[in-house]
Order: sequence, then structure tokens, then C-alpha cells
Amino acid sequence: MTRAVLKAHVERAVATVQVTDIHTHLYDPAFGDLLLWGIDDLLVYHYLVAEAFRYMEMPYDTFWALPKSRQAELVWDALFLQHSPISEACRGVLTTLNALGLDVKKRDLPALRKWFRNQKPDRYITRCMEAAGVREIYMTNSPFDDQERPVWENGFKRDERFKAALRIDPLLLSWNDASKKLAEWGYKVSSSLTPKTISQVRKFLADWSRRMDARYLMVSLPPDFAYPSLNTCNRLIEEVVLPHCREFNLPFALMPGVRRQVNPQLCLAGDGVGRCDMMALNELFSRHPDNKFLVTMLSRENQHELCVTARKFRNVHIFGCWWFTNVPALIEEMTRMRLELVGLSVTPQHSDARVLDQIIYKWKHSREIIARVLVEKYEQLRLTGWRPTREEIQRDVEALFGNEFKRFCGQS
Ligand code: FIX
Ligand code: ZN
Repeated sequence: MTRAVLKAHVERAVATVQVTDIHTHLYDPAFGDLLLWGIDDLLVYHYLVAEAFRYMEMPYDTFWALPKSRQAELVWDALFLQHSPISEACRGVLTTLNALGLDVKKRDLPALRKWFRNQKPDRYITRCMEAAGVREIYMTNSPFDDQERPVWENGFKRDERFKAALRIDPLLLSWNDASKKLAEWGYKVSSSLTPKTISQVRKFLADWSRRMDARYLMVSLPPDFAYPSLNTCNRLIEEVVLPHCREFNLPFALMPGVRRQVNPQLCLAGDGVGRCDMMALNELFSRHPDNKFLVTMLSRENQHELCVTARKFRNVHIFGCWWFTNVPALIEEMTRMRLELVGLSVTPQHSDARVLDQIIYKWKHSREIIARVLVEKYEQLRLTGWRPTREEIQRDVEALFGNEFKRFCGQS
């Protein structure tokens, strides 16, 4: 295989592979309005709102009091008309519109809105998934979400393309409030972690894991997460979450590094980042060899240590370039480092899409970068005399875009 043929095979395999998107904030269509899509939702994505506020002078509260369509217009004006839209989140909107066949250079927001008004949600989901080359979407599902919970409780016919992930931040990070909720929902819990409370919280997780057919449990953690410690969060992890995950054979996904609400006036756009103590996580992984951990970290500074950790603990699977690391410069750096340190036993990317149409740009942009890094890696192999076959390249690419995640989870 010549260099050019090898490059073409790799690029084609990456461009066409059907993706399992293992972490999003999208919903099965049965959740109705919770599944966001369309131009206004694309424009008020919190990544863009944070950027728009850098140019806007209006008070935060004034902005939040406006209807979504007006907020979208202000973001459009600040980020697309008054300045060129070169940030990754802005470029993403244009990549998406362009892939949908819309003419972005006209800068015509009313025309864009008109096009989106004519889309029918059901068919539009398929259209976006096809354009993105995504075959399965993992949701983020919280029993603590008042809009989401009743949909699960009432039951609905599942769309097989959407898989559930049980999100438990409130349980681990705001136990006082969470325990009151559990009590309201009929679980016999007190605020202190008595044996009875522990077993009732396990029942809560069992009920919701079954109800959702959850594929993993998930929590985001602050930069100062400590382990071991006698605090409530640690006790709940040790005595409730990890035994539950072992019993149900479910991985526990950790997303360390988010400092929530560093600027509360920005609402959803107000979260920040901090570096975590990797030793705490190493200790957690080392003491629980029978648990599986999916891990993505928010701080760039943690990425190298995380790769080293994955080399030490086979119960750890690295995934995605999360949030502030989901920009081309860092995706490239992280993907190269991960492939060099842990080979193909990673899932380089997830979309984290909050708006359906975003899967188009998130995957298009990431595929380009991952292909570039892979071409470089296979070319380096070729120079040693090793000849990767077409089938081997296809196998490797499928591993990176979903199969390795499934193998790790024991769900392939
Ligand atoms: O905690 C998370 O799952 C984060 O991804 C979100 O909370 C965050 O707001 C986001 O959308 C990042 O991409
Ligand atoms: Zn997320």
C-alpha cells in the first residue's frame, strides 16, 4: 500500500464509520420539547452565550428575561454580524447549516428560521443522525429533573437509537437536598447514612437503572474532589454507587474538573474548570478493581496524567474531549497523546451535543482531526515495514468510534 492509498483508506474509514455517541444531552423524541433542535436553539447554546456576553453590554438579567428568539438574535448579531464567527462554537453552527444545504453567506436569519420551521421533528432526527453518521445516541438522564422524571414514570415506547445513562450529580454532591427528594418519592431515607438509608438509596438506583435500562451511571466532580475521605460523597460512592454498579455490571462514568457556577449570572454558561488531584482518582481505581470507570477530564493539565492512569488501571476507559477541551487544538493534542500512550483502547470523542443538529458539526470536525492523527500513526508504522491491511484499519476505526467502549462495558 503506498502512502497515498493508506491515507485514502484511513480517511475513508473515519469519514464513513457509524458512530456511537456515548455522551450527549439529547433526548429520545418521546421527551418532546426536551429534545432541542433548530436555529434558535443552536444560537442560544451556552457555549455561544458565554462568547456573546464578551461583546454585549446589557445586564445579564435583561438578557435572560428575553424570549429565546430575541436572545438568538442578539447572539447572531454579536457573534456572526459584528465579528467574524471564527470560534469553534460559531464555526460549528456554520458547518451544521452548510451540511444541511443552507446558504450561510447570505447571513439571513429569517430565511434560516423559515427553513427550520418546515422540518418535521421525527424525520429531522433521522436526517441529522444520517448527516452526522451517528448510529446511537447516549442521553444524560436524571431522575432529579422535574421535566424528565414524569416521562420515565409514565412509560413510553423507546426509540432504539437512544440509550440511557443515569446521571446522579445531586445524589453525590447535594445529599441534603437529594435525600429529601428520595423521601418524597417514598424511599425510607434519613439525612444520615444509616444502613437502612444506604439500602434504600441502593434501591433507588436499582429502580432507576431498570426503568431507564441505563448503560452506565455518571457524575461530574469538582476540581477539589478528594479520595479517600469520610465525607458524604465518598461514603455514597463506596457504599452505594460502586456496589450497585458491580451488581448491575454497569460502568461508573466520572467527569472530574468542573467548577460549577464561577459566574452564576451566566446561568448554564457560568461553569468553569480546575485541575484535579489525579492521585485521588488513582486511589479510587486501585481500590475498586472490580468496578469499571469511564473517565473524561475537563482540564488540559490533567490529560497526560489521565493517560498514565489508564496504563496502570485496566478498569479505566478514557473517553471524549469534554467541553472546553472540545476545540481543534486540544482534540488533536489529546488524541495524539492518547493513541501514543494507550493505543486503541480509548474512545477519543463524544459530542456532548445539547441541540440535535450539533451532532453534525461536532462529529465532522472531530472526524477530520482524528483522521489526521491516525494517518500520521499508520504512516509511521508503514515506515517500519509494517503493512496495515484495509480490514485492520476498518477494525481499528470502528474500535475508536464505539466498539472499544462497548467491549469495555461488556455490552458488545
Ligand atoms: O456535566 C456535563 O455533562 C456537561 O457536559 C454539561 O453540564 C455542560 O453544560 C456542557 O454542555 C458541556 O458540553
Ligand atoms: Zn455533558
